[in-house]
Amino acid sequence: MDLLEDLKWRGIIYQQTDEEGLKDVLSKEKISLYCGTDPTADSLHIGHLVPFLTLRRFQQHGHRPIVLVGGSTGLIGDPSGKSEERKLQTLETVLENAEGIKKQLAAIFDFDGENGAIMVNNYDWTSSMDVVTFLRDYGKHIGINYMLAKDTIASRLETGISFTEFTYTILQAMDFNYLYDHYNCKMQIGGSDQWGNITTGLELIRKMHTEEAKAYGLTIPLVTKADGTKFGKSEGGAIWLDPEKTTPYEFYQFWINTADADVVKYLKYFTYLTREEIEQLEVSVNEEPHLRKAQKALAEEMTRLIHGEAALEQAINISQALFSGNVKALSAAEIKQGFKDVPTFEASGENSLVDLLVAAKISPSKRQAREDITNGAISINGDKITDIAYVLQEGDRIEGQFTIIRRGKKKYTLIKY
Ligand code: 383
Repeated sequence: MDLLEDLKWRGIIYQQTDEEGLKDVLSKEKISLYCGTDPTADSLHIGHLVPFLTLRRFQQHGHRPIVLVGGSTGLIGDPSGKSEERKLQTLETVLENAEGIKKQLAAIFDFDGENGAIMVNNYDWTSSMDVVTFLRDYGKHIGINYMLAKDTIASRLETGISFTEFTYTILQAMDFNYLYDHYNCKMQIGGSDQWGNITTGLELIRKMHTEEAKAYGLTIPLVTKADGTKFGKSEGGAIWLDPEKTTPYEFYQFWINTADADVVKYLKYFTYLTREEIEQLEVSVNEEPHLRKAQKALAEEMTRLIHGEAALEQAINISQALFSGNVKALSAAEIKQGFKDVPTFEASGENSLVDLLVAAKISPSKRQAREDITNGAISINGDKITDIAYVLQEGDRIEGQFTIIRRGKKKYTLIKY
């Protein structure tokens, strides 16, 4: 299917600066286009994904993606969508964050071949620019009235905005102009919050070249949830791409838990499954929702894409073991992930089960502990133990490190040695 048709069908296009013009260019040539992100944290989260996955869709159709990490812009702070002035970050933090984010983005793109991706950092061309050049060569082209009319700036006039953040949009515009000159970059894409910055870039390109200079902007809708709550958050906060912050198992679980009302939309936004495949899954959501085929496909595609095949297999293993209670099948590494949020108790040596249940606060007293055991409420690594004299042995430690105790149906405690 034609790229623009596919993006439309997926619901990925929110606003375009010149729909007909872009259609025409894409029908004739392969272009270079870019999307940027500021290194405000040491990891991207899933709220960043759709624009970059869309950039990759362009690459799959032969266009060249330019991935920009905003070393300079990260030092300033984009006011778009923010109701308050941001706290400045140190150069050290921003450059360190940029390194982490570069790695995450690099994993999404193909850097080889004719239309291999290019990674750039705007720190390289703006950090050494002197203030006179900035004001004369760039500032002169952008009218204050033009800037004040931007939503992102207008909305801050009452609560206040520093000159620093006010000027942000010019810095981003300079990037577009720089990439236009140096990489023949004809288009910028971003989330709907970036419309103002993208159009300032087009304004600057026209002013610095001729009115005929052709460049395009496209924005992507904000991902929403049918129940009105914010997308991309779990109880523990954002869903990060960094496996240290959000384990692949948690990541997998996040997608598996997508509501029926949202799952088809997310398959279209986030996955590279074809229209036919997604339409089949849509039928399944309507006719056999209990099978959760669409959620499984979404969780598998996303976990494989971000964390790779091995991590996906682990995530599925952990999910199945926790569902069936057969935790013996898990490796120590899988236990670490799957039991990250359950109460943990550090033990050593050999312990009688009764003592351990009390010490780890699984049962409130020895009397209750004995009762729990005789009632069949206690299991060790998935096996029910009914002997009140049971003493835990080496053999009860998975890879010498962990014992999993369960009380009742779901209450897990992890014993660590
Ligand atoms: C900086 C310099 C450029 C082009 C873009 C930028 C970053 C941009 C920005 N983007 C957001 C961010 O960094 O602030 N000014 O967190 C987010 N993006 C993408 C997308 C999104 C936006 O990284 O809507 C969500 O992820 O555009 O909020 O020359």
